[in-house]
Amino acid sequence: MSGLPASVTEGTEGALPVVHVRGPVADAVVHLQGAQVTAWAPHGEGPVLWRSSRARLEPGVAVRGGVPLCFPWFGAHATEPTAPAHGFARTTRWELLDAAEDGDDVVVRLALADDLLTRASAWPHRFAAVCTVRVGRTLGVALEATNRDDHDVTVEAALHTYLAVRDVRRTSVAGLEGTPYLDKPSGGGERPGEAGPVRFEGEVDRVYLGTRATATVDDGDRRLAVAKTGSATTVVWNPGPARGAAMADVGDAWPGFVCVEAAAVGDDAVRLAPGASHVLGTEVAVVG
Ligand code: TA6
Repeated sequence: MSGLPASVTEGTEGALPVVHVRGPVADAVVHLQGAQVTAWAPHGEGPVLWRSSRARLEPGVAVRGGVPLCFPWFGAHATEPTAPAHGFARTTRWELLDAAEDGDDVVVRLALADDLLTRASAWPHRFAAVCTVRVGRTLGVALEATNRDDHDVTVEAALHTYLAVRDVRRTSVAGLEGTPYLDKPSGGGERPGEAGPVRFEGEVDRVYLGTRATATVDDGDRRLAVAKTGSATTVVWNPGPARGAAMADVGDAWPGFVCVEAAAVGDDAVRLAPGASHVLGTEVAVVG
């Protein structure tokens, strides 16, 4: 598109269109497919987001890493077993709306609306979505979804942020102490909150309930804060060795990341009246 600021250039990764952001204080890569940030680092820092070196960069295939947008459902669809996991948004090409410099930040906006394919999907409603990516000393990703239909709709969304860590087995996530969670590996039942931070011994796949807290990831080298808005659920995930090995685009790289996801899923799904909008946002910062 024309009219991009000098800090934003268009390019490709594999077969996928991207924009490269080289801002005054941070760099990033944003894929048009899925409006997915796949790289972000403030200048002077190593990569903050994990992206698999085995990610498949092909249209219609979910890219493993960065900040995939799960929308308009999360995980397996509740009633349609053949529907793609985490919704259609992450494997659909979005439109680059605009990009602008704002002080030290560079802001990129992308849009997605219903079309023939989405209206034939497991979530057939009319909608408009805008994803705003703010590339600065912090990374901001905000997904605004508007109901353009003539009836109420229920939508789930998550910002499935993959954070690069030295070794997940020596990483902790603080901020969710005392928060009950649904434990997916053991069948999805509710567990009471734990006294200490989350630690990773084997697969962890938890949906923390009723929390608006900022989570802090500490891998011994660096601390990352993940704040959020419009979200009362936080998902924490690492597949561990067995599930990691079974995923072609993860393999033995599973210790290198943890996902901390701002989410509005399950009982926290959003019901939108006609014309109503919801904004789900996350902000990632290096805090030490
Ligand atoms: O957010 C955690 C989760 O829902 C896990 O259950 C796990 O399957 C992960 O997302 C990755 O899902 P994907 O469809 O990207 O393989």
